[in-house]
Amino acid sequence: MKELRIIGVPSDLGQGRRGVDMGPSAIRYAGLEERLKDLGYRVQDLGNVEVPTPEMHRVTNEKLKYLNEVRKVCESLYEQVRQVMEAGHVPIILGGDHSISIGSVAGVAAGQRSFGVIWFDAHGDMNTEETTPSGNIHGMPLAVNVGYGHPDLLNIGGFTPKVKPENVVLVGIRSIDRDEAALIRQAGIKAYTMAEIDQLGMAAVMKEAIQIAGSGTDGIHLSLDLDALDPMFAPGVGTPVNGGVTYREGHLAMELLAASGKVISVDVVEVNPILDEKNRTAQMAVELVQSLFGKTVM
Ligand code: B3U
Ligand code: MN
Ligand code: MN
Repeated sequence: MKELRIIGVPSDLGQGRRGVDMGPSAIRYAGLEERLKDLGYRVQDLGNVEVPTPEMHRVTNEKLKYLNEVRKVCESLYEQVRQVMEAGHVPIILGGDHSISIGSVAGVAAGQRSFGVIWFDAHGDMNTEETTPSGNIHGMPLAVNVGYGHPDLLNIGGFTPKVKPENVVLVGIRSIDRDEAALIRQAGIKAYTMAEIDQLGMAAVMKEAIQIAGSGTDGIHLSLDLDALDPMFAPGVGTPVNGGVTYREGHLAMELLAASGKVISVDVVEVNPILDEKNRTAQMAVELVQSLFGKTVM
């Protein structure tokens, strides 16, 4: 059985609202390490990556806010994740906003020759400096990971792209900017909207997603943005969007990933305890990770 390594990244540099920097604490408080040990894993918490406070820095580029600080955080995370991968362990990276996945996916890419990515999200995260409506880098990490974006972000780890777009799948999307949609198409990334989840069912969608991300690769990285879930089940996120993945669909998706045996690494991002109700969203995150690592009914 693989060993698990928890890495916290308390960053809110990639988006406009404070609070998501407390995500790692909230998820730890919800019992992540203990619940994974219950499943029989050896788990070690490696602590947090050092993250600068936004108040100590100025935004110099309105289209790429805190670019330099985000780059530094992602470089440190890249290094940590690479080491965990090279040791043969499974990193569980706790955000923080989704910009941190530029670092985590870079680290996975350095440690694993071929892999696919399932990006569970209400959003596409496929903006660039040219298309972003907000300048927030958490709307850009998937674009960077498949090779579009600012050179400072692309060059983390010294190579680009980190993953081939034909092995990348978006699941749960329902809020996409117009020019962002064009880049998703141009890159050739398969995207399952909520409408497709409704029509096909989550089981069929995940079967296809696992096929796309997992066939011909040595594993799957799951990037789990809690805003993929309906705000009814995950209210503590910075940009909630109605009409999301239900509690049961979320667990089914994780169970099917567990059954595939292909998961090599995971990000758990965008949990914002300030906006949450009694840490429900962090608890949801822990439950989903339990399903992802094999928790079953009997
Ligand atoms: N697409 C918008 C909003 C957004 C992206 N990711 C989140 N929100 N969480 C943007 O700013 O790029
Ligand atoms: Mn996201
Ligand atoms: Mn999102």
